[in-house]
Amino acid sequence: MTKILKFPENFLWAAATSAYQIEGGWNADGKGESIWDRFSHTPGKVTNGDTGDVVIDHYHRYREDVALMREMGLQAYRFSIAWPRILPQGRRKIEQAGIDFYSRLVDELLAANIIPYATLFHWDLPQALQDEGGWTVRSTAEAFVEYTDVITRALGDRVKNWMTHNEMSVVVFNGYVSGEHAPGIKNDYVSAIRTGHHLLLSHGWAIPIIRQNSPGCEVGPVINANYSPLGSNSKADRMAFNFGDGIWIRWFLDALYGRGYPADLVEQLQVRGLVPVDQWDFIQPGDMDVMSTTTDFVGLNYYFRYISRNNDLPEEENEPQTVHPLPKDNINWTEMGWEVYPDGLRHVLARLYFEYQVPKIYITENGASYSDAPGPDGRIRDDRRIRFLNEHFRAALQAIQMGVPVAGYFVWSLFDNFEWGHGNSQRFGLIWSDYETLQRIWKDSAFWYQNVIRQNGIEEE
Ligand code: IFM
Repeated sequence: MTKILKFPENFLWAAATSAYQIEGGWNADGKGESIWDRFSHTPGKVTNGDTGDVVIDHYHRYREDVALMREMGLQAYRFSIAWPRILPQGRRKIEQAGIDFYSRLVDELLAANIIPYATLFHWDLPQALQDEGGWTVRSTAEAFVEYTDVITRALGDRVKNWMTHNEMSVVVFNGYVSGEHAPGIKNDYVSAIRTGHHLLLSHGWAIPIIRQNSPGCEVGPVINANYSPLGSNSKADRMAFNFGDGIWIRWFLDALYGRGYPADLVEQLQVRGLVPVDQWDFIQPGDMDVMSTTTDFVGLNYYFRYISRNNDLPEEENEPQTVHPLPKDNINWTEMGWEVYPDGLRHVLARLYFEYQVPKIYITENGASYSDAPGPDGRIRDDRRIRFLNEHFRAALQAIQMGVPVAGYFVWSLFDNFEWGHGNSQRFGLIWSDYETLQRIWKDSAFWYQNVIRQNGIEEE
């Protein structure tokens, strides 16, 4: 008989989505425009001109979707709330229809015995706030607090698990450095760092309000931390590592854990002229204390390994090293071009616990993009996704066995959905989305996950 590697008894098996990626109904019932509506409606920004206008129309089909979750056996579901549904202009005027939608969704989840985990900000900032400077200005952080108050008052009696921001680093760098995401600004480190600051600040400001409106709740941020080992011990690679790891991971975790912004990074940003010395006045006294307000957990989104190399420096400063040990094939690389590296999840979990003493960690996202489609018999044989998840679940279990307090696993994603700049071309779902008919079809991985949940474990190979 096959041996089952069991997870701890109260381990939470779950899946995640976000509002803009599945809801559709982009202007339904008084919803305001978000920066992602604006971005996706701008020609040339998203692959194939895809938008979030309809996607899988979860806004109108949430009942059917919760029924699918129940059938799969999900114990919890992570979704996000679209700020412009609640406050179409970002502040002041409240749209009751938007609140009612989430209220119905939460009731439906609870009736299905599925614990709701709500993310307050998963990138769809009201466009009206962007027009005033977006996250680069402090007033947006204040507006976030207003929005948090409104929505947690409405749902706080039933939602007891809150996540503030999803992946602040991605908002910062994809929005203001690479420009691949809304608002699509490139190489503007001043705006990027200001954005990060106001996200962190608003996270800290929101926590006491959430706790007040949702007695007994737990709250935390969701960070994305991939595994980034050194390419070699050369000076150039160490510099690349310190900057890459520093700006993507330490910048946020150090601030959240009361260590302030990493001094070496601040110096680098200044020396390189990316954020000149006279441009740091957005940091006000007390800000760093606010952002390090204690949280109950940290959500970790983990996807891949990238090896820190610095190819910009003269060759003599680089020791020749193999950057990636594997040729790019379709097993060890997902269709996003990300390396499959389960052991990295164990490393990152251990780092969160041993370096930052995070008291409780949820894996709030992990999954893979593979485009396996229905065969002639209608079945979707996504073996690579099963392998991917199986190996990552095993890595999480190893971390738990090392003493890391991992409390649950939210597979990204429940459905194929709008993958930001890639539009509908990348498919992360356990459930296939037919964007023409809006049919939802279980992939083999969905049946497999249903079984993992049932037995609270994976099969030992
Ligand atoms: O789809 C995204 C999600 O919105 C945030 N984390 C990464 C996922 C895959 O790219």
